[in-house]
Amino acid sequence: MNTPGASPARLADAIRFLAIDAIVRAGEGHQGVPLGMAEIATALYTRHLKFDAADPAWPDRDRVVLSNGHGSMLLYALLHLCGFERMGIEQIRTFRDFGSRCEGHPERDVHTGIEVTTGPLGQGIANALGMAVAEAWLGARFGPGVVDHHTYAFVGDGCLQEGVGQEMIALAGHLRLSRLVLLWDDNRITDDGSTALSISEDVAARFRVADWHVQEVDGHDIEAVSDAIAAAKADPRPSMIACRTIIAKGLARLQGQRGGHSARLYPEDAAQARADRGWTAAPFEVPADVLSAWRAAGARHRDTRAAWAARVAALPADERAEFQRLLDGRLPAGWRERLLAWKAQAPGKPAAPSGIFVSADINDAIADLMPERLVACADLEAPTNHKRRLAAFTASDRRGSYLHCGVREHVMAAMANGMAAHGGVVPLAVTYLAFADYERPAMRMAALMGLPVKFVFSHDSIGIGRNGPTHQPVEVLASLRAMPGMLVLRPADAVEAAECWEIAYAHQAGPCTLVFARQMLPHVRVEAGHENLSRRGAYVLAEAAGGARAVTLLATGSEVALALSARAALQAEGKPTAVVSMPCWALFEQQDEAYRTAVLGAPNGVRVGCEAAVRFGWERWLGGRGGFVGMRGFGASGGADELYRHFGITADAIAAQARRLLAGDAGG
Ligand SMILES: Cc1ncc(C[n+]2csc(CCOP(=O)(O)OP(=O)(O)O)c2C)c(N)n1
Repeated sequence: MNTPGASPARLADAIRFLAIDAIVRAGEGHQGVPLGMAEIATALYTRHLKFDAADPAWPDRDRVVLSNGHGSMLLYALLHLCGFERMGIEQIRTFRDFGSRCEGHPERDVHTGIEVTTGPLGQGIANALGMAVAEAWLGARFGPGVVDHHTYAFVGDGCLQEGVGQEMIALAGHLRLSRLVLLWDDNRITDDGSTALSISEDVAARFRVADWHVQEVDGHDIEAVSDAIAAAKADPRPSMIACRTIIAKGLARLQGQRGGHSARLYPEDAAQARADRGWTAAPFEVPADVLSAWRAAGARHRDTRAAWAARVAALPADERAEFQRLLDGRLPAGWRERLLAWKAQAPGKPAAPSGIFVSADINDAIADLMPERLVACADLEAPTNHKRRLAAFTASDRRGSYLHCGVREHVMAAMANGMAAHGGVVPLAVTYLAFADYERPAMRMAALMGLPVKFVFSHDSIGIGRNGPTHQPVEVLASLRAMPGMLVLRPADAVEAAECWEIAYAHQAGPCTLVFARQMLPHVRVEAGHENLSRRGAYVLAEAAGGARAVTLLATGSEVALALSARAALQAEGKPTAVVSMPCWALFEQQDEAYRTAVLGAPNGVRVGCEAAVRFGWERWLGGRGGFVGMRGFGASGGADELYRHFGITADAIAAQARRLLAGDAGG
């Protein structure tokens, strides 16, 4: 491949000039990464990366994460040069235009060749960690003939300055994920200029103390980078290759400087670079010999792929079917029946001591059926209880499916995203709801990318015991409900919990947040039919009796039981009262108006909402004569019953609010 005309240096320059031409045309873009990492990328893609441009979704391909996602032209140029069909030159010519596949921060588009790339710095390397975990688990399950690939991440200074970057370094080193290789673009420039403005430590040393394999090379020396990648693959530890580079190398006016990051480029810059580097091809053109060398790189694993397919075809039929099921993300036969059986027996049993234990019980019931569930938890195994029979995934045993993440919520959520993006596994991330804020950047990326991660939370309100208001997430439900694409589910009891898990496991198009109480959830659904009543987001749990509905009480989770008590009091006074349970607002919003009206009651009817959280967002359900019983500020330290009374979240308060509204007073 390395003919004089298509020397490695010219292959790298092909990346450079596609990037320059696209950025000049668009009038914007981040040239620092594609120009500074052109040699690194050439070494990786032409000599090491296992992929086939003709089949971007080949399950045993190496994964590449562009964690410094602002430099997306690097990836677009690589995909075009290697011959990925969906990355034709017309896409490069429309870089950053609305509707182009090269829109920037390209997120996730496996069929184009984009695994995940992330705009928010630090997310990508944490995703890569999750991908490496998924690979290791699947490799242990199916063997190296079937699952045998690496995860590479392009990384900038920014990713390593973010806190989640450090969480990732610590956990990957601890788990000894030897197939994870970071390629650090060590150019010592960020947006503000020199990294010396804000960082003094020896970054590579942070990797060393976390037991990574660390090498330092000249990032513009293709041979040196290639040798380092080979050494990285051979080492039993995760590897970080610090590639010393010059940002925007090739642009005389900007290289090595602050403006190299993303200062505007002009046609004169492109002309100067062409003259300096002896590049005579017109804009958006790649010399034929260079292009054919790149295309050969894109096709060089075709035989490897065919051999892999033959090995998979030769697997015993049940093994092959199971592998295919996991790749397709299909749930196992019988999973729904298992959940339905669990649901059917739930009302006849005493309520579990805690809402989160109900969730744990449900998951335990399906654990053997769904081995692909990988459960990550941030050091709260006992109070969240989702480990049970699962073995730990460790440095020495990859067959375990419970990940002890340590107190590292952010990386836990971001790695769960990476696991989902890898495919073949179903990730859960478990902690307390107050710490959802530590996970939020990753939860938002899951929603944006449509990744089917299950974010599971305990301690969902003020009812958490006597350790203070910091762990009482009064505003978190509202903030998560505001996130487009996130299904937030808050079940009221064991039956609803089973229904919410049925919804969550069936939901493949994006993430779910499942929120459980720390306190006991009394049974509110005394009969558990086959129908999933939670499926429509809200439903009439108890209809008004003795006449036309006068009052509708709306509640979620632990407050549904209070609404039922309030209903009993109001009914006893001859006020026909319905109780509506609302486990998932987003699903209820998707219902037609007729259903919503039937559930909510007449628009001018009296409604009282109740949730041990702030009112924000409830207006949309309360109508013109609505009231709300909930929190007005942060909580306090105290027992659950004491605090519910202190903050006036009681059946009496709900009934009193309804009476006032019926009498025509202003609502609360
Ligand atoms: C979480 C987050 N904060 C801020 C930004 C905005 N941002 C984009 S690139 C960048 C500088 C990154 O520097 P580096 O990683 O060294 O990239 P390079 O300068 O080498 O292109 C910043 C601050 C971002 N994308 N994500």
